[in-house]
Amino acid sequence: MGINIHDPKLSFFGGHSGLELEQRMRRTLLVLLGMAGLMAFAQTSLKAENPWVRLVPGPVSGAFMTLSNPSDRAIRVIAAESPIAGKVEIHQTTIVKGAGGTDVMQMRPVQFLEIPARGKVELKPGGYHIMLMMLKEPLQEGKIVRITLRLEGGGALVVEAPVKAR
Ligand SMILES: [Cu+2]
Repeated sequence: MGINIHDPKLSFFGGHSGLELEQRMRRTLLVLLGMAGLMAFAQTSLKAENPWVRLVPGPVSGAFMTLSNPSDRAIRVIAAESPIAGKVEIHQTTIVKGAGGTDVMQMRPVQFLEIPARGKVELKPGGYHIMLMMLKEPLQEGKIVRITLRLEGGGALVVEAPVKAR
């Protein structure tokens, strides 16, 4: 059986003809496809520019990059992970006054890193960074380190960062 949408006697939509109904359904489908496209865009709009991992001999290193958010909503990075590290944290380096009034660099984990709408956040030595801890093997210059940034709301950004001596 099935419904013949070309049947002019059908009146689901207040007396529209079958042809109008079909056009309306096509438009609805296009709108739905468009929305799906926008949702996919929202998940991947965050970009990482110039990512790199600092070559160090020890079991702890930092990853740096510029995160840019071309979307009109703020994006929060809430966690990070990497197959080369047993533990990964988002850190912020700050300058605090130490004993005797000298400036001391200190770093601490942050709950999230927010990239404002149409804005950028630079992760750099002395500022925000991705702390790679409990490295499973020594870093090698030029080797690519894969880092997954987990975003609030369920999205993720996979970053491929080469190891550099800087
Ligand atoms: Cu750190």
